[in-house]
Amino acid sequence: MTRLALVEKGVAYARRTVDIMVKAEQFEPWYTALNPRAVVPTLAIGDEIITDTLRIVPRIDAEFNGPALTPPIAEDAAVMEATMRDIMGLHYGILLYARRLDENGKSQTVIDRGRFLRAQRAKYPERAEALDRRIAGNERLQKALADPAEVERHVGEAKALVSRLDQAMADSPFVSGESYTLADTFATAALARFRMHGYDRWWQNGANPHVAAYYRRMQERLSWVEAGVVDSADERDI
Ligand SMILES: N[C@@H](CCC(=O)N[C@@H](CS)C(=O)NCC(=O)O)C(=O)O
Repeated sequence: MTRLALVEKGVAYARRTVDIMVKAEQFEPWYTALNPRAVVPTLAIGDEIITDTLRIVPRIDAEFNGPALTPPIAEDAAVMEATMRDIMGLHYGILLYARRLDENGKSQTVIDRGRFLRAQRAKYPERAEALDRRIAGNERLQKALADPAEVERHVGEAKALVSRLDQAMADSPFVSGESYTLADTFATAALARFRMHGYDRWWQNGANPHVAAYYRRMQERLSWVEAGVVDSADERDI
């Protein structure tokens, strides 16, 4: 989302990939000094550090010259913001791991991650704050994955959001109006994520046709390649 906003705005940027899995760099002191919640992304504009995608992308739009990524009409701008909050509110962890449960209905990856986080907690007591939050999140995730109704609720929310996007795109080529906005960076990334997790049947075989056409248009934009949007990967990469 952040990279799409930078590219669509025409802003040159330097990228530093933070390995949040194997090296768990997000918990290292240099990173939590920038991002105390120990999550990606983080954007530096000069000396200023900005965290949280919902705060980052409007700053990109406001700070730099380039095409406006916020609709000029207040009503469309409100739709844009509401859509971004909806997209950010989904539980992508449940969507991912619910597709990869073993015969006992558990995700070995999530269980292993919990062990890894607890080992990190023992090794680096000074990183307790960020790690404790993540361990609690891992436990909530394991509990949610064990509850089919809960999984269904989250998958249903994501599916309903795709239907709402489809309705929005019946009247306009973009999520909120006639031009590309910040909501399109969110929708593109969310749809790419859904596709990666095997939910693209939601817009195949005639379902949600406006989303299907929209997704193809977004794939054809230069920003798809330049921002490095990824919508397929093997299980190990994920
Ligand atoms: N709403 C936050 C979400 C950030 C977030 O949860 N990032 C995930 C990756 S998508 C992360 O860094 N996770 C680190 C971890 O799981 O330890 C934002 O947009 O900045």
